[in-house]
Amino acid sequence: MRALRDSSDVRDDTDELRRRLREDGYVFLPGTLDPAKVEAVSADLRAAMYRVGWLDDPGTTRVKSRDRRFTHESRAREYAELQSVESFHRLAHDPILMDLTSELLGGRVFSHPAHVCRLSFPVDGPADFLTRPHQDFVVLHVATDVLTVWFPFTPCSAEHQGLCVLTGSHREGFRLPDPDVGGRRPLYVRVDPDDPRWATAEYQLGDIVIFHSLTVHGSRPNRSDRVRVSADVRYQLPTDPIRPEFLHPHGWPATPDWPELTRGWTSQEWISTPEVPQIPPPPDMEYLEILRSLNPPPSRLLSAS
Ligand SMILES: O=C(O)CCC(=O)C(=O)O
Repeated sequence: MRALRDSSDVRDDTDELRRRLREDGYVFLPGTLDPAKVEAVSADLRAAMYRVGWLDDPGTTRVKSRDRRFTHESRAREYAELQSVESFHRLAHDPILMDLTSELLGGRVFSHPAHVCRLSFPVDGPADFLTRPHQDFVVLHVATDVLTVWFPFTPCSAEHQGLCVLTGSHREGFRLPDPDVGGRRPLYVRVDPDDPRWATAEYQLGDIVIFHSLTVHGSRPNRSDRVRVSADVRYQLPTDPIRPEFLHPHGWPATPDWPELTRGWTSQEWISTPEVPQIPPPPDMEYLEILRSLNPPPSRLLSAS
C-alpha cells in the first residue's frame, strides 16, 4: 500500500496544509503531539483494559482473547470503563489539536464530546478490512466541514495496522452506504481493497492524520497478538450544526451518559461545547431513508481556492 504524504515540513504553513487537504483529503503530520503525553494516556487506557479483564498485564497490550466483538453489554460496562478515562478526553483538547483544526477551518473550533476510543483486537479469519471503508459524513449528516483527527496509542506496523485513507476520494461526493457490506446500521461502502489510492503509514505515538468528512477511510485487520488502540476525534465550527448524539459519549445510549462516566473528574471542560445548533434526525423516517435524503452542505474548506 502506498505511503501517506508526510506534511510535517509544512506544519506551520496553514495555506499549504489546506491545499493538501483539498488535494488528498487528509494531512499526515508525524510527531505532532508530545509522545510522552500520548504514552501517559495510553497507560491510563491499558490500566482500564486490565481492570475489565482484557489484558493479563497493564504493562503491555497483549490480549487475553483474540477476535473480541463489542456487544450491548460490553459497551455498557467495559467500553464505559475506557470512556471514563479523563486523560483520554483531555488529550482531545490539546492546544496543538485545537489550534491546528481551528486554523484549517478558519475559526475557533470545538471538539465533539463523543471522542472515539478505537480498539482493534487481533483477528485470525480472512478479512480485507478491520474498519470497513466509510466516510464520516455518513454518521454526521448535517455538517460537511468536520475534521477527524486520528492518532494511535500503540505503534502501528504492517502487522498491527492503523488508519488507511483512500487518497482523493473526498472529491467524489457522498457515497450511499451499501447495507450488504455489514454493520449494525448502513455505514460502509464497497471499495476495492487493492485500489492503488489506499495509503497508510507505520504510525508512532505523537503522529496524527487529519481528514475531511467526505474522505473514505478504514483500516486493515490486526494480525498481531496485541490490541491496537487509537482515537478518532472530530472538530468543527460552532456555527455549523450537529446531530445531538455527538454531545453524548461514543456508544451512548448503550454506554452510560456523562454524569456516570465523569464521576471523580477534575473538569467537565473536555466534554463541554459552546452553543451549537442541534438538528435531531427526523423521527418518522427509516435510517436508510434518512441516508438516501442526505445531501452534504457545500464545503467551504474544499471549495476555497
Ligand atoms: O482506526 C480505525 O480503524 C478507523 C478509524 C475511523 O474509522 C475514523 O477515524 O473515523
